[in-house]
Order: sequence, then C-alpha cells, then structure tokens
Amino acid sequence: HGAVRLTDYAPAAWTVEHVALTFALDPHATRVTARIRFRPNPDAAPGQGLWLDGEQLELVSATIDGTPVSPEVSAEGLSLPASALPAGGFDWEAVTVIDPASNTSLDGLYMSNGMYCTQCEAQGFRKITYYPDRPDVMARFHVRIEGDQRVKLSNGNPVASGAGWAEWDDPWPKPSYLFALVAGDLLSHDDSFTTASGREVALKIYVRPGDEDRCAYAMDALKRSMDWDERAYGREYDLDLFMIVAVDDFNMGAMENKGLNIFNSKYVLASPDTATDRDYELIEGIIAHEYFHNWTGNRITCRDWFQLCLKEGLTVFRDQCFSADQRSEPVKRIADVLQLRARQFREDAGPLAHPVRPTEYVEINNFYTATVYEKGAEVIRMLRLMVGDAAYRQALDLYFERHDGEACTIEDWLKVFEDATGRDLSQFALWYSQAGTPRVAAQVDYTGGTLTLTLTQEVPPTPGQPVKAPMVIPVATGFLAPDGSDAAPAQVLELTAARQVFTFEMPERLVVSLLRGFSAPVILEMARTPAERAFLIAHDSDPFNRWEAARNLATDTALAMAADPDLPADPALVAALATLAADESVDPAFRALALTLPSREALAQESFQRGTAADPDAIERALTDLATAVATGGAEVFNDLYDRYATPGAYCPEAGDAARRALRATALGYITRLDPRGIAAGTLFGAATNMTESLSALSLLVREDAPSATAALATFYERWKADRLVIDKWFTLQAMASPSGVALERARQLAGHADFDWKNPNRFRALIGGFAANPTAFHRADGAGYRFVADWLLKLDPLNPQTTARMAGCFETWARYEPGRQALIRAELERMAAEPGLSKNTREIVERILG
Ligand code: BAL
Ligand code: ZN
Repeated sequence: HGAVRLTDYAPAAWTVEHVALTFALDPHATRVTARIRFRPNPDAAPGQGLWLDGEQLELVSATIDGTPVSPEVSAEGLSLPASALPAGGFDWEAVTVIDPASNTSLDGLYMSNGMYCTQCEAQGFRKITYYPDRPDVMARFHVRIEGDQRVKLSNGNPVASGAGWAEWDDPWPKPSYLFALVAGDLLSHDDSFTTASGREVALKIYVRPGDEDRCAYAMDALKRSMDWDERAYGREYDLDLFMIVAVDDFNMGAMENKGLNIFNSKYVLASPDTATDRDYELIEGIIAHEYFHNWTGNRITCRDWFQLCLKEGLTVFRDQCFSADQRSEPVKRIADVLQLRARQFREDAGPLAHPVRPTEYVEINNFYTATVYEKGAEVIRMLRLMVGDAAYRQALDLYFERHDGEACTIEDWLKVFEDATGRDLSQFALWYSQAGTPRVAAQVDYTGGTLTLTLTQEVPPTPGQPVKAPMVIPVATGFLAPDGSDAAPAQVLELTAARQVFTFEMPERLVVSLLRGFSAPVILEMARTPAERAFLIAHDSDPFNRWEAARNLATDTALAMAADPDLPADPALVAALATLAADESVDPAFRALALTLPSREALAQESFQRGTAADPDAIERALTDLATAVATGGAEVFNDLYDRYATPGAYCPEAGDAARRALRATALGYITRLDPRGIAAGTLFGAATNMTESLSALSLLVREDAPSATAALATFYERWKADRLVIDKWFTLQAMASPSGVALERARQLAGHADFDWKNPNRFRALIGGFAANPTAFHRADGAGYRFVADWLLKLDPLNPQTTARMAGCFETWARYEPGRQALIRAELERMAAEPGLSKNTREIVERILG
C-alpha cells in the first residue's frame, strides 16, 4: 500500500453538482442507486477520465446519460477514459449492492443492534457507492430510504414520506464524509431552540427504546452550545432540524454529519445513577464539539485530509473554551494540559510523532491523533494569545466570510490572521509543519537592579525531521513580590530565536512565573528550589502555575524516591499539599487536581525525558510511598474534608457539586491509603446514591484489593448487568485499578466472561484498553501483559482495523523502558508485523513504532 503525499494534491477532474441516492435497505443486500450529476472542474487539467472510489461494492449496473457503460473496476474503485465522457458534463447512474450486516469494520453502512447506521469520515462513503470520496468535492444530496423501520433519517430536511419510505434533502453542499443515514425502531427526545435571528429549530435525540429518559443532559448541553456559538462566534444554526442519534457500536466518540450527528451512546446517555460527573462533562464537551463543527468543518471544510487540523484543532479549541465558560476556566485548562501531556507529548516524543499537519499517510484513519486534535488546538490558543481576543474574533469573522462553502487549507487559515492583523505568520506556521515538543530552558539572573531572563529553545528530532528551526513561542510571564503579590504587569514574551535575553529593571529581585496558563505546548525546564516551588504553590495569582508548582514538586519528589528507595517523602511537599487541601478560599475542583499525584504513566514519561529509563516497579513503589506520606501528613484535613464535603440533596451534574464530589473522592483516596481494609470506601459504596460516588468507592476497594472488593463487584454487577454502559465501567475498573499481582489473571478471567462482547468497541476498549492503561500490569517484567494485549489486537484486527490500529498505540512508549522490557515489547510488535493478513491500518502503526 503506497503512501499518499500532501505534495501530490491535485484538484478533482470532475466535480459533483447533485447526488440522488436511493437505499433499499436489507441486512445482507442493501441496494444503493446513485444518480450523480458530474461537471468538469474548471480548476483541473482538462480532458481527464473519471475515477470513482469504491470498496467492497458489488456493481450491478452503470450508465452515463442513460446509456450502459463498462468501467474498469478494481478493489479500490472504478475508472472510465475521457473518451467515454461527454466533455461538458454528464449524469452517472450506478446500482450497487452492499452487506451492512457483515460490515464489522463499523465504517460505511453497518448494523448495530438491528439498526442501520453510517460512519463516513474519513473514507467510509466509498463502501456505500462509487463516488469521488474526497473532501474537496462538495455537492447537494437528496436521499430516499426504503425500509420498514419506524425511523429513517438522513441529512438536511425531511421532504416527503409514506409507508415504507422517507426522503431527505440537504440544501447545503457537503463532502461525502458528512453523509449519514440511520434507520431503526428508535424513539426521540424532542425540544427546540430559537436562534438569535428568531428562527425555530427542532431538536431531536434518537435512542433505542428504554434510553429515552437519559437524554435530558445532552439536550441541555446542545442548547447551551447553540447559544454559545451565537454569542462567542456569531454563528447561527442553518437548518430547521438538528438531530443526534446514539449508537452502541461506534469506533469514535461522535461524528458531525450535517444535521444528523451520530454519537457513541456513551457520550449521549446519562442519568445520575448510571453516569459519573466525568461522563457528564464529556457529554457536554462532545455535544458542543460536534455541534461547533457545523461551521468549523461542515460549512468550511478541508481541501484534503492533510488539512484535518483545520477543522479539528479549531473545533477542539472552541469546545475547550465552551467548557471553560460553562465550568471553571482554570480547572478546565489544567485538565486539558494533563490530557495534552499524557497523550500528545507522549506521541510527540515517540515513533508516531508527526506534525499537526502531516505530509504523508498510508491510512488516514491513523491520523485522528492527539497531535492533530489537541496540539492543533494549542496552536490556535497561541495565535489568540499573540493577536489578542478582539483581533482573533476579527480574523474568525473574516474566515467565515471569505471561505463559507469552501474546502480550505492551513494557508487559507493563516492568511485570514495575516490580513486581519498585518502580522507575518511565516515563522509561526512552523507549528503546523515541525513535529516534536519544543523544550524551553529558562535561566534567571539578578544583578544591579536588572533581572535577566535567558530563554533558549530546542525542538527535538522526530521521525523524518532530524533538524528543526526555532519556533515562535509565546511565554506569558508574571512577577511575584516577596509578599506573594503580583509585582509587575504580566506580559507575553515572544521567543523567536534559539536563544533570547529579556531584561527587566526592578529594585528588588522578584520571583518569575513563566508560561502562565500554559501559554505554549512546550516542556519548560527551569531549576527551582523546593522553597521557591512552595512559594508559588502558596501565592502565584495564575492558577495554572500554582497547580504546576505543586505538580513539579510532586514529580521531583516521586522520581527521587523512585531512584532511591530509602528516601522519605519531602516534608515540604506533604505540608504544602495539606495546607492547600484545607484552604477554603480555593475552588474544591482545583484542590482535587492539585492533590492528585502525577500518574505512573506521567512519571515514566518524565523519567525518560530526564534521561533515566523508566522502571515501572520503582515508580509504583515510590508513588505508593508518597501517597501514604501525604495521607499520613494530611490525615486530619482529609477526614475533615470527607465529612464536610458530602453533597446534600438530589444529584446535580453541575460544576459546583461535581467539584465537591471530586475533592471528597480525593480525600477518600488518601483515607483509604491508611485503611487498606477499605472500611470508609465500603461504607460509601453501600450508601452511594449516584454513579460518581459508587464508582469511586468501588475503585478504591479494587485498588486496595480490600476484603470486601469481591462482594462489592458482584453486587455492582447484579445491579447493572442489563446496562451496557455501566457494565463497560465494571470491566474498565477491574482492568485498570487492580493491583499488579492480580490484574492479569483478572483480565484473563474477564475476557472469558459471558458479557465480554469483544466485537463491540466500547467493551473491547473497556477491558483490553483498560488493562493496557494499568502501567504496572501492562509492563509486567515477564512480558505477559504485552502478550495478552497483542493477542487480543491480533484477534480484533481482521474485524475492526480502525479500533485495533488506534489501540496498538499502547506500544508507542517502548523506548522509555529498560532494555528487558524494550525487547519484550518489540517482540510482540514483530509478532504482529509478521502476521500476513494484518490490516493496512494496524500494519502502518506497528511498522512506524518499530521504526
Ligand atoms: N470528525 C470526527 C469526529 C470529531 O472529531 O468530531
Ligand atoms: Zn471533531
């Protein structure tokens, strides 16, 4: 399979003016009739033949302007020579037959619990009919669905229906990846929204019968998203109907099909007794994300898949800002940075590193990555910081005005900023082309009334990019007086050279607070004393850096303890955390984050970054010892918080109550460190009236392998065995939280459980993905953890290459570990690579990881 390259882009020879599709639904023989009006593309070289993508299709007939034709058909598509085509345009009609019930890839048209459903991004439409399946071909779609299902949906507006059929028309031209079809015996939860200009939009969330009472929160989040996009970006919804469908079998989180978003049911359905606070937060964020795509993705789309970050980076940035507005801005920022470091920095530091705009791919589905999404969002956050909020809004207004209805590039995006602000962004554009996380080193000196800040930057080599140029790095900076107050106005320094010196006149030496709000996605290296860190924890007015100081102190301590088993926990850290825990002036959600020690995964990454191969066992021991020390030093505070932070009254998913529950759960986590029989956690498990508390208590019992854990797991299972989303949690929890000694055996047993429906991606991710995210179990010194995961990936691959390839990324960190584990991981990867039938998706990932 050859690679596709950005430099090979050429406009489509033939564009599509209109598409009419008729689906005669049948599980194993759905008949698709496509009538497509082709026109020559004035931007393409004239006189070209026709190429239509098509995979796994049975071609029954094809005509041009009513005359039968015999195209040349391959496994990837069909072609006709220019000589067979009327030069001024023609009407193509083809009948194909497809087999949705056998489509286990969940790409194209497939079935889930008897319901027909589609996923077309990036290249699923070519499994439905022959078509120029590329995002720069935008067309109007008319769809007729024939079948006996109660509900039959497609994009746009319902225009006609009768017994056994329904027709839909989408007035907005769109690329094929935004096409959707759903048919099934579904129920809808209905509401409406009135836009700023007074138009009434009907809102419908379709679910399986029995789930209709779990849609209220998603609906509420949708209405808040619609309102926010009008206020923050001036963007109104553009159809009279907006639909969301929840489906159980889905490779991704959700999909922004025009007017008909399709969601993994876990990101729609919620009730207090089945969903956690984290689920509610994710539902809110993902509903917003998909809705925001209506403008950033659908009205303005991507010219080609290399430009994926154009819609994804921007839409992630928009959903991050929305969630920050709905909840707490600093807490959201910290959570986003934690995720960025855990997923994107990890990717950027390993064999799968690639630029925000990649230049080459074998399988585009392998590029729906943390780099394209999360780093793509960080790049836009930097742009906004550098140009200011007002200019950002002007640039976005210009973007919508100039490019509505077009398929665009990153160059188009940067140009609107250049035109709106007059800035030259050619160096800034390196953020889109250079992979790797820049390291910024800061050195502070003070003499004779002058503080000198020396910043140097280095972008590490990444696969295919040995040498890098200096980037534009905005460094938000503040100064603290000895009493902890802000001593000088904060400013954004722009680091543009490899080394740059900034000077500040000041009568006394102030403490510098750098990279406030995490103003750039870089690794900041700055030597600080523990006392200076403690001072920042107590005083920095920038909440992010306050949190960061606590995190850095905890990281230093944990890594020092990992290196030296006799080293006790730093009392300064224990005292600082206990003080912060008790500080009632601080948001409980912030306190919960600051009290959460770095994960085993984060410490392994940090250890490697600092030049020491990560030892999973030493990290586990250090973290356990450190947590016990914090639990002991802060025992009084934790008991007090646990008693006082109960949330009285009915469960409310809003940020205030969720923050109280988060802090209380964190306190219980420490209390349980000193209570390995899990008495307090067991009591909470018995008394919990919502899933958040029930699950946090159960996780602690499992983590401690408490005597009551087995019975609690059984009780939980009996109560929830009919609820697939809750049973996913039951699987995840045991795979992820079980101690290393029992985790693998338990995972093996669970893999044999009658409810382990491994063909369902959520269930597979719950158990196999959960196990791979349990670092001490996955990284067992004997390699049995790696083997267990590789065996399951090999089993899933023939059925569902997308989900397999995505999960194979669990092996990307092999270089972090000591030589023994490196060899064991590579042996599993080589075993996978030697599998002759390995999918193109998984092969690309495995071979890139092997290097
Ligand atoms: N476009 C794929 C799913 C998402 O990012 O919204
Ligand atoms: Zn998206």
